[in-house]
Amino acid sequence: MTESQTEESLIPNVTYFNVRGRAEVIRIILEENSTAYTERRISIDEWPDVKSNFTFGQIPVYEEGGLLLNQPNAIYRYLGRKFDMYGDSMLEHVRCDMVQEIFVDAQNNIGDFYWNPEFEKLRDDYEKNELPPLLTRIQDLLVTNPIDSGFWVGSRLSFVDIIAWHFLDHVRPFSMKTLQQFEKLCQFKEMIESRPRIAAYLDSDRRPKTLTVSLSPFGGTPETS
Ligand SMILES: N[C@@H](CCC(=O)N[C@@H](CS)C(=O)NCC(=O)O)C(=O)O
Repeated sequence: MTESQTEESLIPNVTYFNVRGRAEVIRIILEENSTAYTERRISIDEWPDVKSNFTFGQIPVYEEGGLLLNQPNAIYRYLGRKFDMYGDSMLEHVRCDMVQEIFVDAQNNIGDFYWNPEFEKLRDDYEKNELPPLLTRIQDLLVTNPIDSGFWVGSRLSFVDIIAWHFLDHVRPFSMKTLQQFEKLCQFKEMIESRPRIAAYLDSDRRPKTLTVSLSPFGGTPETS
């Protein structure tokens, strides 16, 4: 094997649907670190034929050399370690873990709502009664970072900032007016998306056009993304 072949095989590959979904945090971390990567984007029509090729029948899958990872949150933590985006001390490390888990719950909450077959019937109630307390709890946690840096953990960017940003970017198309009531969250969101490499990615054709697949009542079209 030549040197260039070896280097090539270490270029990460991300397999997912052609949507942002659970692969978007992976893509943004790679973009922020100027890491070349390849992607296999599977269409929803193709999926039933290829699902059984994946060990757990689910994606995203992250490959890098001989490494093959399932489970998005394990992949995010791996990238956090790999790119030194996992805090600077034991306390910052565990705060990363806690923040990550909080956003697993928050993301599931909003994801389940977007996928709810009764979405249209429930949207006003969710916007008025569920989303504001959820964002209140989240903003209250952001300001418990003892270093008032605007980041979720410590004084610099960590992988959980990307997870948090991704969640807030799901709220944006549904209710920007609710999000705007949370000043610290908006400041945080703007700080992340104005980082030059992230801004360039968000503006590029590389970014999938929708949050999720078209089967979802919300987030499956460019207009709701
Ligand atoms: N346990 C993982 C699994 C990842 C996952 O749920 N992948 C979904 C897409 S986001 C999937 O592969 N769905 C297709 C299927 O299950 O057939 C998680 O909860 O994030």
